[in-house]
Amino acid sequence: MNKIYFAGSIRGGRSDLDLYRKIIGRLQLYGEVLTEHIGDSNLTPLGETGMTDREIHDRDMAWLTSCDLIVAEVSVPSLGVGFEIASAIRMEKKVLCLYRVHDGRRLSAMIAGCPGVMVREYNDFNDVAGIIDNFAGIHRS
Ligand code: 6IA
Repeated sequence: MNKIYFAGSIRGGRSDLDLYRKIIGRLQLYGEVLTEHIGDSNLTPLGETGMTDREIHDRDMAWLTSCDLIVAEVSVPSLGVGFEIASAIRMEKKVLCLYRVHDGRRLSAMIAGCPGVMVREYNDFNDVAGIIDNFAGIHRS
């Protein structure tokens, strides 16, 4: 069974939280999502987890190393998500980036133009579900 690392904004802003939760639900049809907490409404930018930043970094990097697939929701810009995507590319992992078209804004060229990732734009959850089914279907294990 695939281990899937879902990346989504935390300190970058939590406005897409409901969407993250739905995406995680869809991904769980295809494997174990290591980062289910990204969809947790108790995880707020100012909240406390009882872990230091160093512990969070080290745990997440260990999960990233152990996973098979990375799916990043990149509509809300997040330094942490960008860092995770770059790290995953260096590890030669399979990376899918999902970008919700909104407010005429465009995705960073460093993600949109990166040959090491699959970038897919979408309008609503129906679109995103199809994109996930396709990506996870290709990499089923
Ligand atoms: O820069 P950001 O905070 O938006 O980065 C979000 C990304 O970094 C996510 O994809 C996570 O995998 C990872 N990350 C950042 N912070 C945490 C965290 N707690 N717990 C787990 N993963 C994290 C932060 C403490 C919280 C109470 C603010």
